[in-house]
Amino acid sequence: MSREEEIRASLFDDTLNGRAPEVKAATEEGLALGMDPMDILFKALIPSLEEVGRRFEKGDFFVPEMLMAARAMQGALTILRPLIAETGAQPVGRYVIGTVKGDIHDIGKNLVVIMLEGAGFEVFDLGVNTPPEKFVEAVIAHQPDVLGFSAFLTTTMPMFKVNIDAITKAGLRDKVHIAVGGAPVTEEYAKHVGADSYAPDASMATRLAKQLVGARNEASAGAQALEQAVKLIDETLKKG
Ligand code: B1M
Repeated sequence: MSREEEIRASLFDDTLNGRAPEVKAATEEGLALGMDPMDILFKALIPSLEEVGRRFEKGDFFVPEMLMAARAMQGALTILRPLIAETGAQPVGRYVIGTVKGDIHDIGKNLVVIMLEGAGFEVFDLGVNTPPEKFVEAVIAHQPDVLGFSAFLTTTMPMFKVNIDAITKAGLRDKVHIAVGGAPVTEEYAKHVGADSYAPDASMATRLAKQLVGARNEASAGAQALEQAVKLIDETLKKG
């Protein structure tokens, strides 16, 4: 086994067992050896949390174990975050995101934030357990291109509809694209509650946001060109 494989294996094991100092040390060693931060994330840390979920479902793990694993993962994320989100680019767009009311899961949402920042978005993260009125306030204050809701429990998914209704009631529905996601969410459910898009993971959420903003920028460049052409024709006609 190479040292990199050993590090991946111990990251998996130590996250599973909630050993935060060891996870931090292995993350630092992996990076020092030149391992890719995305590799550490997707080949060790996330699979480990998936295993935590499986054990919880079987009744082998309880909330304290889940919490310790999450803390260990978050320690590693703190180290990885600046490396993944490194970008000197001008903001490509604005994105407001939060975990819905009643739900305190945030690792998945934080990953979406990290990847959006990495793609050049200015992100306003409202955190967890976010009530509908906070989303409304944030849309008014930041005028984002995209408003994203994360839900990780089947019991909190219905908050998507409550949030969308609040945005509609505030007269903001046609001003913002609404994206939803989270482990139990499906494309079908997103459509059912009236969201504009759904993504199964952070990279797809980022790709969709980039496509949306790119299309808007193209449309507004097109509109500007058209306006200029009309002006030119007007001036030419006036000149006779
Ligand atoms: Co909880 N938990 N948890 N939990 N937890 C799950 C989600 C669960 C699936 C475990 C299980 O039974 N297998 C289960 C939910 C079952 C269900 O409803 N379907 C569950 C439960 C039941 C609970 C409690 C109710 C337990 C209890 O108290 N009896 C409780 C609820 C508390 C609450 O919120 N009110 C609870 C509590 C907790 C902890 C606090 C202990 C801790 C969270 C710590 C934290 O987040 N800071 C915790 C954890 C760690 C988990 C598991 C093990 C891991 C979650 C995670 O971080 N996954 C989870 C089991 C599992 O997922 N396998 C579980 C890794 C993460 C990278 O993936 O979150 O899917 P994910 O994020 C993805 C995508 O969803 C997507 O991109 C992310 C990155 O690729 N995505 C978006 C996310 N947001 C998006 C937004 C988008 C687009 C994509 O557009 C806007």
